[in-house]
Amino acid sequence: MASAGVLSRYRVFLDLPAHTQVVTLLEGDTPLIPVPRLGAELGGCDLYVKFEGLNPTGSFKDRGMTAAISEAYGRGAKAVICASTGNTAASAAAYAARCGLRAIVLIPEGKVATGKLAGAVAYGAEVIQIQGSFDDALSLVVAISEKHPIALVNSLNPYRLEGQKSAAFEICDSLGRAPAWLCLPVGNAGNITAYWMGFRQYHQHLGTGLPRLLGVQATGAAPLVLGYPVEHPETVATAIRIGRPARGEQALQAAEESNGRILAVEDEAILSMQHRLAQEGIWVEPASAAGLAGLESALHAREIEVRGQQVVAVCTGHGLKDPDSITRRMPAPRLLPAELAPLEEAIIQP
Ligand code: AN7
Repeated sequence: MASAGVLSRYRVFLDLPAHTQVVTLLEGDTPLIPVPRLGAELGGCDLYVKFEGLNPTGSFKDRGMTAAISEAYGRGAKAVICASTGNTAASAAAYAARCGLRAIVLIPEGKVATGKLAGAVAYGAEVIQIQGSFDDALSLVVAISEKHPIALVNSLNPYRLEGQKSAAFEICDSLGRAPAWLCLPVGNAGNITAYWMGFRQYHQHLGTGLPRLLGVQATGAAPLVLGYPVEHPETVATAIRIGRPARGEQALQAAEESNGRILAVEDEAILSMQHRLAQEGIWVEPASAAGLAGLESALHAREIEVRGQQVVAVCTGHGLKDPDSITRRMPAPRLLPAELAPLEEAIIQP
């Protein structure tokens, strides 16, 4: 059943209405990649990356989107709408396309990574840029979906969380139990909320244990660490450039109940962790490196101890989503004439 998509695979654990008609791109079943070298550097833990960038549209959003779109389609909706920092937009566009729904996506002007915008356009969404932040765009889509028959597919939609719980189930299925720690980036806070729901549910049914949650924001967009909304969030990790998380309260509660925490890391730490993951052969978009950057920061401050323990880092989106985050920091590759001598001189050490 591994290739059936998350709704079929975990249907008994997902609270979805009877009218749901499965719309899937065979999302989920992403690899849990051991990264022993990096684990040794990070407190000597037994480290794994859950590489969610390998979902059909390149991010974890597909898990929740298959659920939200399947419900909307099954009840006869004709159009869906979301606000997005990019990945939700691309995912909504793809799943809507799959079943012939109209998809409208609102994005913050100029702040969406190339691969995400291109995806949303490629899948045929109606893309609208808003002169404002993600938070402004979210307020608008909530208002319009209350006024018109357009289904909201942001993670305020409860079915999004139902689908996203599947990642917690997969991790327990792979490891045979929950890890000691789960680290992940936090933006609008739907994902950390869904993981906690999923781990708790699996534990209730199968006794798989509970992880401690380490949710990580960027310092320029850290409302859950500051304790108040951020009016003008800024971070290189544009995916989590969010100042008023819709599920902020639930995220704080999840961190507390799990005896975990939510912290913030600088952009430089995020980019440096992105680079270290790439050295393990795993290229993720900047936001996706935040979880491990947070782990490193907590270890450095001696706030946690993970030696010999299983730690799973959720890498939420693929590096290809945001190629500019690499190329704008790198010199262009050197250019040589098509001749042997200069090539030898360039690459062969004496
Ligand atoms: C790669 O696409 O909010 O805390 O509109 O794209 O559940 O919001 C994306 C969020 C982490 C944060 N990593 O997840 C959107 C959007 C990546 C993301 C997050 C996002 P949440």
